Amino acid sequence: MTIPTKSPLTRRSLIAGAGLAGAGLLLPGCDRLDQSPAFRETLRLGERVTMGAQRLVSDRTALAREYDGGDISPIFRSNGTRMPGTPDYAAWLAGGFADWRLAVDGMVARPLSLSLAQLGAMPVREQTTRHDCVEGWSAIGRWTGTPLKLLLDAAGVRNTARYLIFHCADLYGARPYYESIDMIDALHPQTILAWALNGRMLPVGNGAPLRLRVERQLGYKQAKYITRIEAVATLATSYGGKGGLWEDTNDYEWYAGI
Ligand SMILES: Nc1nc2c(c(=O)[nH]1)N[C@H]1C(S)=C(S)[C@@H](COP(=O)(O)O)O[C@H]1N2
Ligand SMILES: [Mo]
Repeated sequence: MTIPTKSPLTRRSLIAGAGLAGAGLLLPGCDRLDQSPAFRETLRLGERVTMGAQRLVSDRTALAREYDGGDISPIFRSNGTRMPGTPDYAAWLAGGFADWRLAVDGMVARPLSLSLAQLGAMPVREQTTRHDCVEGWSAIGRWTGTPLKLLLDAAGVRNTARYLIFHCADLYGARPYYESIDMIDALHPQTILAWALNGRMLPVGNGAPLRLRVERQLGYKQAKYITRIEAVATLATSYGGKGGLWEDTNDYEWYAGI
């Protein structure tokens, strides 16, 4: 979803049109109504809608803070999967990822299948940022990779696509890790597919050969071990339908803004 700059829809009318502006008006002085479970449900709905409005008006295109080289953490720890356990991954790793490919498909005009060498030959972006994990740790690292927008342009992503799903090589039991973002984050200048960390090829523990950096969001959105990027119109029909493994299984928020 992109909002064309010349669009007659202002943000205000967008919010009103989505029925968001009215949500706050229900709130003042409603003691008796407050007792009814149905009304409480309506209020909860209102809270969620208000969060949606907040997202619409907060500047989603603002940049995440970038740090100096001297701020880089001596160790960037590995969290979640540290080594995907599948035969496919073992074979890619043994071959130095020469046979690994990234698929870009779904709602695109030209599906892509790219080797690591092809990705490395594209223009790069480097950024030193802080990663924040919900488990209570942070680390600053310098990431090098391909701006996601370049891949979307190359694939000709359709303007009816609303989300990107990142399919990953690692499994939690029978469930693959996956994550998703919307087009605002997909086109953000700091959203890159990183293949290097602190000047070296990405270590296995940090997602080799390719991981997402979406710097305005929390750690679990930073999908590691990506094998496929799929452009879709809805998240509801993939995996558990909530846009990510932890969203499906642990009620994590889909939008994890920081
Ligand atoms: N494929 C995959 N991606 C993942 C995870 C994972 O287990 N598998 N863990 C997530 C979580 S919770 C965090 S905090 C970061 C950790 O990245 P790091 O291992 O480079 O520190 O990766 C995220 N991306
Ligand atoms: Mo995390």
